[in-house]
Amino acid sequence: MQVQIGRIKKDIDAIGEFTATPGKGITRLTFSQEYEKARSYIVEELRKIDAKVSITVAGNLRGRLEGSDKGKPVVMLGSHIDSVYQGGRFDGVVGVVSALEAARVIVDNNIAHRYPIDVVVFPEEEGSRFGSILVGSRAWAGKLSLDELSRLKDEQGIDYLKAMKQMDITPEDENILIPEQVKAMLELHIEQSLVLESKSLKIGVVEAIAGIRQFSVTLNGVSNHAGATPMSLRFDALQGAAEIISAVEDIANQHARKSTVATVGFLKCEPGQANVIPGRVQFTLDIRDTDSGSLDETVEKITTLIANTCQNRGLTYNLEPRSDTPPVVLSEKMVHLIERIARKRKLGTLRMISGALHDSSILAELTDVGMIFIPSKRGRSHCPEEFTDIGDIELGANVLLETAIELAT
Ligand code: HGY
Ligand code: MN
Ligand code: MN
Repeated sequence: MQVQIGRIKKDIDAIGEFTATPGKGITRLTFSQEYEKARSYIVEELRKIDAKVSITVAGNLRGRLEGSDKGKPVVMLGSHIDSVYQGGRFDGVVGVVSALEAARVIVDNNIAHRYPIDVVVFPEEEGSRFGSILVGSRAWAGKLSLDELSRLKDEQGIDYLKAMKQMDITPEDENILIPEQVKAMLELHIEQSLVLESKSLKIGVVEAIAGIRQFSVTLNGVSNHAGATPMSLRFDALQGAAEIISAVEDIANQHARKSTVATVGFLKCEPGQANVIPGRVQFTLDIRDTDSGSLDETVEKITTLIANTCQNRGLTYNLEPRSDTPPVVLSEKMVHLIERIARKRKLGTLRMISGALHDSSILAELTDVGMIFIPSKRGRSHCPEEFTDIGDIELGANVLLETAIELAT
């Protein structure tokens, strides 16, 4: 059984047109116009194969192929279509369109399956609009309440639920997922690093996914005249931030495990003028590790650093937690199943740990999750240069298809 790679390519190209930054990568924020066009495209494709399309809590999209046995738990295939700012055409999308194509092949060939099969699209995986990652899957798994969703706001102050309403996205099914309802979940994803390419391997089998702690940090100092204020009388919020930010790198490099990473990806300085001492600075912290103890230790070191630096410089600060997802180990059963199917297709595999987080991290606490990685050209991702060969997508999609059929029949 093979996927039709022409259909996958058409899906990727069609969805790639829906971006707020044409010519400068993909910017497709959750529940934006671009997002809705991509979602509607997928709904249309699902309807062409008579999948039953519905919206679940927090705007997750589900296209269901009923199984022959009633009441069986579902085999879930999917990923996300929201992006980072000026990101790539493949992150998340490859997993969604390969799941869609697997459903097409199953329907086209009348492959009998006892278990229902869901093609799913999880919203706000990247956290680009509402500042917190894996929102759709966390809400569906009951880890984020409606009240918490209503407190997630975008830059215009629009909250998550209001943004859904603005796009007429109304859940038909508000139930949260429970383990008994899900037999397994599969996610095909680009590797977003350069291990597979460097080893000329085509299939990565994810064994574990790192944990994450994200914060929004605000430092408050005193705005003042850049010329008239002596150095000894300054409370410069940007100098404080600079001291902290360079120490964050040092902590991750020198005083943590090899698996620890820490990033400051966003910085805003106010009032942001050459002749005014900055009075307020906002920046983000993204700290990850595959070991939860080490993750907690690194967070502790960095939060202590912030407190000490602000005390020494007479600044005040606010530390707002944004994301907190522990590291997960994926199902050994699924690792073996994917390896067996890849081997049958004469594909070499490599067991890997994902530094990037995925909705699979959340589903892994509910069910057996399998993640299949395919190579990223020069290891680039979360940028317009992100690229994966269509031939590699075909190989990965065929492994996904065969694994899904084995799980669902
Ligand atoms: O940040 C991540 O790891 C994912 O791309 N949301
Ligand atoms: Mn991503
Ligand atoms: Mn992704």
